[in-house]
Amino acid sequence: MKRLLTIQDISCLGKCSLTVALPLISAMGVEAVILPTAVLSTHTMFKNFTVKDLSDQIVPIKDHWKSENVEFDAIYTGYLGTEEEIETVKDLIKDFKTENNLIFVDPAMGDNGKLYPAFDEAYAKKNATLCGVADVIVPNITEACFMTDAEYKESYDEAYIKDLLKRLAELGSKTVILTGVSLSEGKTGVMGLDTVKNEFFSYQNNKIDAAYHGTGDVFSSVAVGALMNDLSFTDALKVAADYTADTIKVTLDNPKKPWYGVDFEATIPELVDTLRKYR
Ligand code: PXL
Repeated sequence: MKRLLTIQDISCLGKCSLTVALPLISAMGVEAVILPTAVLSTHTMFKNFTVKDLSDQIVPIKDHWKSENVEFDAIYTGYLGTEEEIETVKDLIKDFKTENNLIFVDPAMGDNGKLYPAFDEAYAKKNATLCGVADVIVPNITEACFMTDAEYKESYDEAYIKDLLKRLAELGSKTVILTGVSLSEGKTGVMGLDTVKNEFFSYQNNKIDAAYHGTGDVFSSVAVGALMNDLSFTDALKVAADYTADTIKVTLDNPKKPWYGVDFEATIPELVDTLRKYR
Protein backbone atom coordinates (compact mmCIF):
# COMPACT_ATOMS: atom_id res chain seq x y z
CA MET A 1 0.00 0.00 0.00
CA LYS A 2 1.28 3.48 -0.85
CA ARG A 3 1.91 5.84 2.07
CA LEU A 4 1.08 9.54 1.74
CA LEU A 5 1.82 12.30 4.23
CA THR A 6 -0.57 15.24 4.22
CA ILE A 7 0.29 18.47 6.03
CA GLN A 8 -2.53 20.93 6.72
CA ASP A 9 -4.79 22.20 9.49
CA ILE A 10 -7.65 20.48 11.24
CA SER A 11 -10.76 22.63 11.01
CA CYS A 12 -12.84 20.61 13.48
CA LEU A 13 -16.10 21.68 11.83
CA GLY A 14 -16.06 22.85 8.23
CA LYS A 15 -15.42 19.99 5.77
CA CYS A 16 -12.04 21.14 4.53
CA SER A 17 -8.32 20.39 4.86
CA LEU A 18 -7.61 17.27 6.96
CA THR A 19 -11.25 16.32 7.60
CA VAL A 20 -11.60 16.00 3.81
CA ALA A 21 -8.14 14.66 2.92
CA LEU A 22 -8.03 11.87 5.48
CA PRO A 23 -11.32 10.13 4.60
CA LEU A 24 -10.88 10.56 0.84
CA ILE A 25 -7.29 9.34 0.69
CA SER A 26 -8.05 6.37 2.95
CA ALA A 27 -11.10 5.46 0.86
CA MET A 28 -8.84 5.45 -2.19
CA GLY A 29 -6.74 2.68 -0.62
CA VAL A 30 -3.75 4.86 0.29
CA GLU A 31 -2.32 5.08 3.81
CA ALA A 32 -2.88 8.64 5.00
CA VAL A 33 -0.34 9.91 7.50
CA ILE A 34 -1.33 13.32 8.85
CA LEU A 35 0.64 16.23 10.22
CA PRO A 36 -1.84 18.75 11.67
CA THR A 37 -0.38 22.25 11.63
CA ALA A 38 -3.14 23.88 13.70
CA VAL A 39 -6.50 23.07 15.25
CA LEU A 40 -9.30 25.51 14.48
CA SER A 41 -12.85 25.30 15.81
CA THR A 42 -14.07 25.86 12.23
CA HIS A 43 -12.55 27.06 8.95
CA THR A 44 -11.92 30.78 8.62
CA MET A 45 -15.15 31.60 6.78
CA PHE A 46 -16.98 31.30 10.11
CA LYS A 47 -16.97 34.28 12.49
CA ASN A 48 -15.11 34.04 15.82
CA PHE A 49 -13.23 30.78 15.09
CA THR A 50 -10.56 29.64 17.55
CA VAL A 51 -7.02 28.67 16.49
CA LYS A 52 -4.33 26.70 18.29
CA ASP A 53 -1.09 26.74 16.34
CA LEU A 54 0.72 23.38 16.33
CA SER A 55 3.59 24.31 14.05
CA ASP A 56 6.13 23.87 16.87
CA GLN A 57 5.30 20.16 16.64
CA ILE A 58 6.41 19.77 13.02
CA VAL A 59 10.14 19.37 13.72
CA PRO A 60 9.85 16.93 16.70
CA ILE A 61 7.33 14.80 14.78
CA LYS A 62 9.57 14.81 11.70
CA ASP A 63 12.63 13.88 13.80
CA HIS A 64 10.75 10.96 15.34
CA TRP A 65 9.67 9.68 11.92
CA LYS A 66 13.24 10.03 10.65
CA SER A 67 14.50 7.96 13.60
CA GLU A 68 11.96 5.28 12.58
CA ASN A 69 13.23 5.37 8.95
CA VAL A 70 9.77 6.20 7.64
CA GLU A 71 9.40 6.96 3.92
CA PHE A 72 6.50 8.50 2.03
CA ASP A 73 5.37 7.84 -1.54
CA ALA A 74 3.86 11.31 -1.58
CA ILE A 75 3.77 14.46 0.47
CA TYR A 76 0.68 16.60 -0.05
CA THR A 77 0.51 20.04 1.53
CA GLY A 78 -2.60 22.23 1.71
CA TYR A 79 -3.66 25.22 3.81
CA LEU A 80 -0.75 26.27 6.04
CA GLY A 81 -0.54 29.08 8.58
CA THR A 82 2.46 31.38 8.47
CA GLU A 83 5.56 32.17 6.43
CA GLU A 84 7.69 30.56 9.13
CA GLU A 85 5.62 27.39 8.95
CA ILE A 86 6.09 27.25 5.17
CA GLU A 87 9.88 27.31 5.73
CA THR A 88 9.58 24.45 8.25
CA VAL A 89 7.48 22.44 5.78
CA LYS A 90 10.08 23.08 3.04
CA ASP A 91 12.76 21.66 5.35
CA LEU A 92 10.61 18.61 6.02
CA ILE A 93 10.15 18.07 2.29
CA LYS A 94 13.92 18.27 1.78
CA ASP A 95 14.39 15.63 4.50
CA PHE A 96 11.86 13.19 3.03
CA LYS A 97 12.36 13.79 -0.70
CA THR A 98 13.49 10.68 -2.56
CA GLU A 99 14.13 10.05 -6.24
CA ASN A 100 10.69 8.54 -6.73
CA ASN A 101 8.27 10.21 -4.35
CA LEU A 102 5.80 12.90 -5.35
CA ILE A 103 5.65 16.33 -3.76
CA PHE A 104 2.14 17.70 -4.37
CA VAL A 105 1.50 21.28 -3.25
CA ASP A 106 -1.89 22.96 -3.09
CA PRO A 107 -1.04 26.53 -2.07
CA ALA A 108 -4.50 26.98 -0.53
CA MET A 109 -4.77 30.65 0.43
CA GLY A 110 -7.51 32.38 -1.55
CA ASP A 111 -10.30 32.40 -4.09
CA ASN A 112 -12.38 34.78 -6.23
CA GLY A 113 -9.55 37.29 -6.54
CA LYS A 114 -8.95 37.56 -2.77
CA LEU A 115 -6.70 35.97 -0.17
CA TYR A 116 -8.38 34.26 2.82
CA PRO A 117 -8.57 36.50 5.93
CA ALA A 118 -5.44 35.09 7.59
CA PHE A 119 -3.06 35.88 4.67
CA ASP A 120 -1.28 38.77 2.98
CA GLU A 121 0.85 39.25 -0.15
CA ALA A 122 4.08 38.32 1.63
CA TYR A 123 2.50 34.98 2.59
CA ALA A 124 1.53 34.41 -1.05
CA LYS A 125 5.14 35.03 -2.12
CA LYS A 126 6.37 32.54 0.50
CA ASN A 127 3.89 29.98 -0.83
CA ALA A 128 5.45 30.53 -4.26
CA THR A 129 8.76 29.26 -2.83
CA LEU A 130 6.99 26.14 -1.52
CA CYS A 131 5.65 25.59 -5.04
CA GLY A 132 9.28 25.77 -6.17
CA VAL A 133 10.17 22.56 -4.29
CA ALA A 134 7.11 20.65 -5.56
CA ASP A 135 6.73 18.14 -8.40
CA VAL A 136 3.09 19.12 -8.93
CA ILE A 137 1.25 22.29 -7.94
CA VAL A 138 -2.50 22.91 -8.11
CA PRO A 139 -3.31 26.58 -7.43
CA ASN A 140 -6.53 28.22 -8.51
CA ILE A 141 -6.37 31.38 -10.66
CA THR A 142 -6.45 33.70 -7.60
CA GLU A 143 -3.53 31.90 -5.94
CA ALA A 144 -1.59 31.82 -9.20
CA CYS A 145 -2.01 35.59 -9.66
CA PHE A 146 -0.86 36.40 -6.12
CA MET A 147 2.19 34.15 -6.53
CA THR A 148 3.25 35.43 -9.93
CA ASP A 149 2.17 39.11 -9.84
CA ALA A 150 -0.25 38.53 -12.69
CA GLU A 151 -3.47 40.49 -13.08
CA TYR A 152 -6.54 38.62 -11.78
CA LYS A 153 -9.27 38.39 -14.38
CA GLU A 154 -12.85 37.17 -13.99
CA SER A 155 -13.23 36.70 -17.73
CA TYR A 156 -10.31 35.51 -19.75
CA ASP A 157 -9.28 33.39 -22.72
CA GLU A 158 -7.00 30.37 -23.18
CA ALA A 159 -4.00 32.64 -23.89
CA TYR A 160 -4.36 34.21 -20.40
CA ILE A 161 -4.40 30.75 -18.78
CA LYS A 162 -1.39 29.59 -20.81
CA ASP A 163 0.50 32.71 -19.76
CA LEU A 164 -0.36 32.04 -16.09
CA LEU A 165 0.81 28.43 -16.45
CA LYS A 166 4.13 29.57 -17.92
CA ARG A 167 4.59 32.05 -15.04
CA LEU A 168 3.81 29.27 -12.54
CA ALA A 169 6.30 26.95 -14.25
CA GLU A 170 9.00 29.53 -13.55
CA LEU A 171 8.45 28.92 -9.82
CA GLY A 172 10.13 25.56 -10.41
CA SER A 173 7.75 22.58 -10.29
CA LYS A 174 7.65 20.03 -13.14
CA THR A 175 3.88 19.94 -13.56
CA VAL A 176 1.70 22.97 -12.98
CA ILE A 177 -2.07 22.71 -12.92
CA LEU A 178 -4.54 25.56 -12.67
CA THR A 179 -7.92 24.70 -11.16
CA GLY A 180 -11.25 26.44 -11.65
CA VAL A 181 -10.48 27.20 -15.29
CA SER A 182 -13.45 27.88 -17.54
CA LEU A 183 -12.45 27.70 -21.20
CA SER A 184 -15.95 28.17 -22.61
CA GLU A 185 -19.42 29.25 -21.48
CA GLY A 186 -21.01 26.71 -19.12
CA LYS A 187 -17.82 24.66 -18.64
CA THR A 188 -15.18 24.47 -15.95
CA GLY A 189 -12.18 22.32 -15.15
CA VAL A 190 -8.41 22.36 -15.12
CA MET A 191 -5.59 23.26 -17.44
CA GLY A 192 -2.00 22.16 -16.90
CA LEU A 193 1.50 22.37 -18.30
CA ASP A 194 3.91 19.47 -18.27
CA THR A 195 7.23 21.31 -18.34
CA VAL A 196 9.22 18.15 -19.14
CA LYS A 197 7.27 17.37 -22.32
CA ASN A 198 6.46 21.07 -22.82
CA GLU A 199 2.81 20.14 -23.36
CA PHE A 200 -0.39 21.81 -22.22
CA PHE A 201 -3.36 19.64 -21.23
CA SER A 202 -6.88 20.42 -20.12
CA TYR A 203 -10.08 18.81 -18.93
CA GLN A 204 -13.44 20.52 -18.87
CA ASN A 205 -16.83 19.39 -17.64
CA ASN A 206 -20.16 21.12 -17.15
CA LYS A 207 -20.12 24.06 -14.78
CA ILE A 208 -22.58 23.87 -11.92
CA ASP A 209 -23.78 27.26 -10.83
CA ALA A 210 -22.76 26.99 -7.18
CA ALA A 211 -19.64 27.77 -5.17
CA TYR A 212 -18.87 25.81 -2.03
CA HIS A 213 -16.08 26.00 0.45
CA GLY A 214 -13.62 23.09 0.59
CA THR A 215 -14.07 21.96 -3.01
CA GLY A 216 -10.41 22.77 -3.71
CA ASP A 217 -9.41 20.39 -0.93
CA VAL A 218 -11.75 17.72 -2.30
CA PHE A 219 -10.22 18.11 -5.77
CA SER A 220 -6.60 18.01 -4.53
CA SER A 221 -7.14 15.03 -2.22
CA VAL A 222 -8.72 12.99 -5.01
CA ALA A 223 -6.13 14.06 -7.58
CA VAL A 224 -3.18 13.05 -5.40
CA GLY A 225 -5.01 9.88 -4.28
CA ALA A 226 -5.58 8.95 -7.92
CA LEU A 227 -1.90 9.55 -8.76
CA MET A 228 -1.02 7.21 -5.87
CA ASN A 229 -3.30 4.64 -7.55
CA ASP A 230 -0.98 4.92 -10.57
CA LEU A 231 -3.44 6.78 -12.78
CA SER A 232 -1.87 9.00 -15.43
CA PHE A 233 -2.05 12.77 -14.90
CA THR A 234 -4.85 13.09 -17.42
CA ASP A 235 -6.90 10.33 -15.79
CA ALA A 236 -6.22 11.53 -12.24
CA LEU A 237 -7.35 15.06 -13.08
CA LYS A 238 -10.46 13.79 -14.85
CA VAL A 239 -11.39 11.58 -11.87
CA ALA A 240 -10.82 14.47 -9.44
CA ALA A 241 -12.72 17.04 -11.54
CA ASP A 242 -15.67 14.68 -12.15
CA TYR A 243 -15.82 13.65 -8.48
CA THR A 244 -15.78 17.29 -7.34
CA ALA A 245 -18.55 18.18 -9.82
CA ASP A 246 -20.68 15.16 -8.80
CA THR A 247 -20.21 16.05 -5.14
CA ILE A 248 -21.35 19.63 -5.74
CA LYS A 249 -24.41 18.30 -7.62
CA VAL A 250 -25.32 15.95 -4.77
CA THR A 251 -24.84 18.75 -2.24
CA LEU A 252 -27.14 21.06 -4.21
CA ASP A 253 -29.85 18.38 -4.13
CA ASN A 254 -29.65 18.04 -0.34
CA PRO A 255 -32.36 20.23 1.21
CA LYS A 256 -30.48 20.14 4.53
CA LYS A 257 -27.05 20.95 3.05
CA PRO A 258 -24.63 22.73 5.36
CA TRP A 259 -23.59 26.19 4.06
CA TYR A 260 -19.95 25.64 4.94
CA GLY A 261 -18.93 22.67 2.79
CA VAL A 262 -19.88 19.90 0.37
CA ASP A 263 -21.38 16.47 1.05
CA PHE A 264 -18.32 14.60 -0.19
CA GLU A 265 -19.19 11.72 2.15
CA ALA A 266 -22.22 10.88 -0.02
CA THR A 267 -20.18 10.27 -3.18
CA ILE A 268 -17.30 8.20 -1.77
CA PRO A 269 -18.85 4.87 -2.98
CA GLU A 270 -18.90 6.15 -6.58
CA LEU A 271 -15.30 7.32 -6.26
CA VAL A 272 -14.22 3.86 -5.12
CA ASP A 273 -16.14 2.29 -8.04
CA THR A 274 -14.54 4.69 -10.51
CA LEU A 275 -11.04 3.82 -9.27
CA ARG A 276 -11.79 0.10 -9.61
CA LYS A 277 -12.42 0.64 -13.33
CA TYR A 278 -8.84 1.86 -13.76
CA ARG A 279 -7.32 -1.26 -12.17
O1 PXL B 1 -8.53 25.08 1.97
C1 PXL B 1 -9.59 25.61 2.61
C2 PXL B 1 -9.32 25.97 4.04
C3 PXL B 1 -8.63 25.12 4.87
N1 PXL B 1 -8.40 25.41 6.16
C4 PXL B 1 -8.83 26.55 6.70
C5 PXL B 1 -9.54 27.47 5.92
C6 PXL B 1 -9.77 27.18 4.56
C7 PXL B 1 -10.46 28.14 3.72
O2 PXL B 1 -10.87 29.18 4.12
O3 PXL B 1 -9.99 28.59 6.46
C8 PXL B 1 -8.58 26.86 8.14
